[in-house]
Amino acid sequence: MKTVFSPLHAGHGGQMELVAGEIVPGFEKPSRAEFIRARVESEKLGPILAPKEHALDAAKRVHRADYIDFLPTVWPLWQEAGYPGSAMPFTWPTRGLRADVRPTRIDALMGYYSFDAGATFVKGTWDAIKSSYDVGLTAAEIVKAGERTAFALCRPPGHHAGAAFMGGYCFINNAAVVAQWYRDQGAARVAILDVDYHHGNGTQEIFYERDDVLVLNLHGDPNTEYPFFLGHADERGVGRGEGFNHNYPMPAGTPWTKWSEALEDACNKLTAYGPDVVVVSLGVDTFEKDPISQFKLKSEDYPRIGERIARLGLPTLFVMEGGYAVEEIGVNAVGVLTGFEG
Ligand code: Q9C
Ligand code: ZN
Repeated sequence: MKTVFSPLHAGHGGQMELVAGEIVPGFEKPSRAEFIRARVESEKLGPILAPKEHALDAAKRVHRADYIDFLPTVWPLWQEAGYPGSAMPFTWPTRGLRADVRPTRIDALMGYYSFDAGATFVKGTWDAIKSSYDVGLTAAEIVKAGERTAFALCRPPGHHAGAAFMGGYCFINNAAVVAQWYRDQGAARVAILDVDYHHGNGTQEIFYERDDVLVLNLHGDPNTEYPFFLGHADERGVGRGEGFNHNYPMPAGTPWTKWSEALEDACNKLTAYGPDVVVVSLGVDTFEKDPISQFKLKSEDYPRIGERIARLGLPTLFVMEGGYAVEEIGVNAVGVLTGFEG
């Protein structure tokens, strides 16, 4: 299996985040991608390729154009304003406020284009976002060209980014971009299987009214787990999209025995849908030792995820999302991939 990876991810580092009333060093840090890359090498998964540069057109097929055009301006505008620290929002247009009026001040714009303070910018953040996007599309091209699978070692991740919002460490929704790209390349149907611990709220929002991209999400119950305000079982899509969104919220403490039942159900729905290609939003924050998550999967379970996905018998693109137990993140992520290869 080929892996696509860019060292430019590392420029997105040193950012802080708000956890339990304190500003602490971000969990989404450069060492995550480096541990995965090292494991790809030590397991001899296959060659590691650099991404090709892509225009932003494919991003604008799933994100609002003004949102994509905003992202490269964040750090320059933040610098111009003379603000210290990393660029992050502090005000949001919630119920009863004017979400339709775009402000002009950079810190207000950050709130206009986000749902939380979890997608922060430092100097190298835009170049990392762009490299992650290029990694996703380059890996998508490998599968389009006829290979059974490929691994997009994306960082930053993407599944919390919606059509016009960032959040949860995510800026461009790489999985949504590649799913739409396959549609534009002639695929009739695409399925996105999101196994990250957190609900892929951005992916759900992007495809919620569509029947040509099936979205399946396994995650922590949003009553008690981030990102809270989406991801319930009764969210099944609307209009043409009704019946093409499936959520599997699960309680804290969920072990492999229960989690794998949800995976089995999702895989059966996926098979019934008959997509041309599967995009896996591959988060490994379901791991028992993940510092911000509450499921109980063990390292030995990850190859079983890959084996089950392989049994779908479909072209499959793996797109890296979350996972914060950095010591084991490579073992677990690459475990899925070696399990897939059999
Ligand atoms: N107590 C992804 O996995 N907040 N994003 C966590 C920790 C944000 C996760 C709070 C979690 C975002 C891609
Ligand atoms: Zn996650």
